[in-house]
Amino acid sequence: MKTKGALVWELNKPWSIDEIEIGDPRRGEVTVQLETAGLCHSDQHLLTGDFPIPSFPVLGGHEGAGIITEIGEGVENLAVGDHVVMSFIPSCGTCKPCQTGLRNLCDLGMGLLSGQSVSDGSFRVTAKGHNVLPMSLLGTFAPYVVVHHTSVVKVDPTIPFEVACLVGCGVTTGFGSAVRSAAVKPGEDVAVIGIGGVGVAAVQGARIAGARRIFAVDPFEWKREQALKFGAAETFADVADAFARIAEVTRGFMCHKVIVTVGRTDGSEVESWMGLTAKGGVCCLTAMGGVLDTDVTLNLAGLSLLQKSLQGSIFGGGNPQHDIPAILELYQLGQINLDDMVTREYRLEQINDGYRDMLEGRNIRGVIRFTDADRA
Ligand code: CXF
Ligand code: ZN
Repeated sequence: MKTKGALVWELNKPWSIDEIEIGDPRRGEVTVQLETAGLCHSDQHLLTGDFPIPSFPVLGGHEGAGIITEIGEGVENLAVGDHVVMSFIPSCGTCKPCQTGLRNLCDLGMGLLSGQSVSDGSFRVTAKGHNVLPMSLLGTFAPYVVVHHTSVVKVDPTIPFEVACLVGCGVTTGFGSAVRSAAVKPGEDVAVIGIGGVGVAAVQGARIAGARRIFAVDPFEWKREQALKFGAAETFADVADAFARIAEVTRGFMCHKVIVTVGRTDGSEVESWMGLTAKGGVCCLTAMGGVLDTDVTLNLAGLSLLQKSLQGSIFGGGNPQHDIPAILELYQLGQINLDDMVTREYRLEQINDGYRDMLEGRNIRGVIRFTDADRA
């Protein structure tokens, strides 16, 4: 099928809306007509080169929600008409990590940035005669996707699409960072560094897990106001201010759990987050540094003598097939506020405005709403 999508052809250039051609679903694949796509910071990493990918062009987007329109051979448990969310991480259920319960570390994740389909290793998207790499094997910045069933999770059709798309990455990642990876317990003090979509979901996860006080850090004043609305007790413009105040209110104990959800990290900042972390506490690193960066500033004596943990986290340590519907049930019960996480909707052509708003601190999450005009 011919349609259009937002592509990156070379580094540090704006998103480009171009005609693309997507193949028919093969064995194990489905076609989804997308209604919405979330603007996550990770797609911006494609533009800056923080994700080194094998080749250009790339079709961006790894948060999306829509309706199945075609089913390939051998797909069970999904049907035409199902409302679905794209999971940015595929999860097969049968590989070793999946079988040991680490569904977010499914072996299929190895090919996430390769662009080659899970079904048969082929490229399913082309543009101007070039093979296109769909971000996270999805490429949701297009009104249709043809994807492997292991990336697709069926959801309740009454969930609004603008909310549904966020649980394919940002919400599940942030919520799980608090509830699963950092394992926040009732009565604990928690700091969340970076208040975007992932950070707000981490604040809400910590609140639902029973945190005593949640401290939020973000340089943008509007985002600090949002953090208060979603459950933070106090906010700070930077880590130094947070350190001084948290030391005061906890009498030097600091936070049981620190969750780092900034758009981009650097190894030189790690010690400052460990400084916010109590002895025996966990600093959960959900944010991404440059893939080739290896330098870290870390006081090793503090790490061992104060028995702190530095915990990496992808997809919040979660299970897409379980966590996506489970979080949406919390939403339906009014326990997690996802409506107010969608700050603004954009047309596909406005994608560069959406990313500008994100970088300038005006969005928790921007969402692209596809229309019939996009599909013509
Ligand atoms: C990702 C997206 C795809 C590659 C690894 C990390 N994180 C989500 O935002
Ligand atoms: Zn993401």
